[in-house]
Amino acid sequence: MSAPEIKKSILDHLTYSIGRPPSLASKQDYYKALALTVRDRLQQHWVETVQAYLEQDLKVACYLSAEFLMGPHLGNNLLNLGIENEVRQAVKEMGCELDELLAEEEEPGLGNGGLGRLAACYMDSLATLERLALGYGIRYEFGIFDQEIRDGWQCEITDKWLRSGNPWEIAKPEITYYVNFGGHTEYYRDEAGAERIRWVPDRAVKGMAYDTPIQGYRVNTCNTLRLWSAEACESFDFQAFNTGDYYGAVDDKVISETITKVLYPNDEPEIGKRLRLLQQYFFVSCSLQDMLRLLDAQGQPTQRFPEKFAVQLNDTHPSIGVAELMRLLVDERRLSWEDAWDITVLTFGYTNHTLLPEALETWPLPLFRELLPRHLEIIYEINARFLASVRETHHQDDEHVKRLSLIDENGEKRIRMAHLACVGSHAINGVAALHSELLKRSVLKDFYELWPERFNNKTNGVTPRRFMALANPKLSELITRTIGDGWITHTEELRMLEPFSEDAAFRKEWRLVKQSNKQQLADYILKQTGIELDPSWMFDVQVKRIHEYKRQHLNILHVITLYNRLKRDPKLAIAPRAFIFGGKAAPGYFIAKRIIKLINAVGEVVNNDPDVNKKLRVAFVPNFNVQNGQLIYPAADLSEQISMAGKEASGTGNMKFTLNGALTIGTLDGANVEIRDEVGEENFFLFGLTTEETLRLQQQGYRPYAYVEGNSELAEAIRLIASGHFSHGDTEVFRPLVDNLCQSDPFLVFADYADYIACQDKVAGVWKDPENWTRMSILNTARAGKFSSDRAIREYCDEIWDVRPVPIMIKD
Ligand code: DL6
Repeated sequence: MSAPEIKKSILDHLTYSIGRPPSLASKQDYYKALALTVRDRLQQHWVETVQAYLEQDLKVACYLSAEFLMGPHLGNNLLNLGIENEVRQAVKEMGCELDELLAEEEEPGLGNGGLGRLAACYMDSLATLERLALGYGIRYEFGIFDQEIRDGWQCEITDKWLRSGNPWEIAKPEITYYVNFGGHTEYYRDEAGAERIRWVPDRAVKGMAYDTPIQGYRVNTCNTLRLWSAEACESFDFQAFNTGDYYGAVDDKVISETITKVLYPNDEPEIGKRLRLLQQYFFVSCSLQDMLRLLDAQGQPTQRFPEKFAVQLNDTHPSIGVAELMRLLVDERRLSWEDAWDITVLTFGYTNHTLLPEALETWPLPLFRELLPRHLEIIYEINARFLASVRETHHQDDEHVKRLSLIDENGEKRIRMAHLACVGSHAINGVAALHSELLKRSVLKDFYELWPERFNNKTNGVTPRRFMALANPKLSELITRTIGDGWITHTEELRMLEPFSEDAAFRKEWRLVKQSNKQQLADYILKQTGIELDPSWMFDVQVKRIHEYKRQHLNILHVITLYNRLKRDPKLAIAPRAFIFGGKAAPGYFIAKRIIKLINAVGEVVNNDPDVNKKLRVAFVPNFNVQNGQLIYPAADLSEQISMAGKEASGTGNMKFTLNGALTIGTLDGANVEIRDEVGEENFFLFGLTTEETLRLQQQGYRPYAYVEGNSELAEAIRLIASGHFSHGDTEVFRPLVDNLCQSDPFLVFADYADYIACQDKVAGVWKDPENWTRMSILNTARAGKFSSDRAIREYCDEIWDVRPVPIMIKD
């Protein structure tokens, strides 16, 4: 596409799609016209990709995920199509700046954090690696809330991401499915006289598809992200309408449409989240019905389902799919139980993303029975057969059998969704080497003993297109100028940078790029918060969800420690640092919200104290999301990955920082372990207890206060918080946090404090030698190739899904 062609297409869309003369068009109108221009191009690729599927006997990877945190589409699509320069020129000729139009895009925040962003990275890699794939999820009307910081507190604002429309999606009213709920089941005789069971639901909603094309990088493959939106089956209940109950008539419509209204936070307890179970079943049922329709459209028999579709369960959220596929195959397609079960197990793979017991989903049995009575029966049947085989072939005792059961009978009976996912999948994986090992030793131990061959590891990855090429154009240009551009799709080629770490001229260029990225972030932070940061200082960054296990409070204890040292001796020579935080807390997570308040409260004191503010500053970037993440990762010098060992399944922010040349201070947790292995222990700041040590300490009886008594700097930091020093004399506001730490400290903040501070002192020492720091930074990027989502997706395709590359030819 040349610049004049692009210009013509934008003008056509302004006239014919948007209906505005250029003289009256706003920036938003231009953004939309440009987006539609780009979408047209994607659609050509998309049509050819679908055609290839229809013409050839191909297998498709179906990624079932309740979250897809895609981030803005325009910049990424321009990059992947390779038309950024032409577009820049075309819009300039129309009096617009491309960057202004990029800023018009409302980010679709259809995810909470790592899990949803991983799904988005995987969609990018699947298309880039030319593997046919469908992402299936939910088109939430309101995504993750927007975060504002008021008086240091997080305030949640509704995310109305659809308010100006969404030019990237294509509504497909012809692709709709009915999804039933409630009612009861009954026996009946089929035409052949066989006794069968049927579900007599009492409600139904309609799921309608909205497709977003997902373009691969510089290839013709364009896959589909298919998100389901709930609609009432009929806009009006005509019976109610005819009897004069107009409002009652629209009731059903309103209730039905609430199913896809809002995304739930992932770190609040499940209690009472009836709507969430409805959401899960709704999107999974639509997706499986869709796959069956595609199979039929190709004239393939049902038995071939697992040869045509590999379905990955992204955490337990879609795991009801195991029971739903059984229902579709046995009740609707009349397959025998045994045949249906073989198909089901061959089809599904399950990825676990957490070891936190409170995050492992279970549903109360009565709720399940009320909403999905047929599925409950199916789960009982799966369970009965499974436990019988366990007793028979593995001679397990009753205790063992109870632990394996799909039903938790301790207290109120609950369905264990992780168990359903394990039993119904032929492959079960964790998301980093350590996490996969811990799964086998803890939460899924019994299943591992039963089926060791099903267990495997797939260390997460992130897309180098969005998080390097797009987010860090200056570094990308320097790297490409030095080693060529092969690294964008083959990140192992970044290794070729290693020798340049010894080249002083290259190091200087590397530093200049970092400096310029830091200036850009400093400008953004100034605009958002009024806090001024000096880009020559070390940028020490922790951005991620706010959670006790991630230990943002350990980080702030370090800030307070430095503050105290400087207050004691304002002339103390410490390396100047800007501490940058960002992240959302689940709206109902009391302690996490107080951690945000504490960060801002400490920032207020530090930033305004002339004794310290020439060496220390603290900024909390509001509303951390994909878009501002793209500014933050490239600007970091130090990446804080300080979770308690054994708690972070993998982390993916850690990978984004490393790729962009930040050094990591971290524990041996999640993928940190592998990052350290790759970049070399001499280029990584390690501290803290290992997983085994944390377990031992907790078994021995952990007494957090003993650490306060044994460490005067820690005691002083805690005393200051408790005294109201950071809260205008208010001694109540942080009491719950201080009490929690002093009395129980479930994530061993105090136990790791001394080692963390010692390690931070080491960081400060290394920072004093910029040449060495830069050398280490270059080596971090050079050795981060493993953490590309391309590597991860290749492993999924080759080892679990058996999905092969299919180059797509564009026919004239
Ligand atoms: O695998 C993606 C991501 C990991 O990198 C994080 O370590 C992990 O915490 C996150 N898990 C979840 C689980 N949510 N739930 N339920 O978000 O997955």
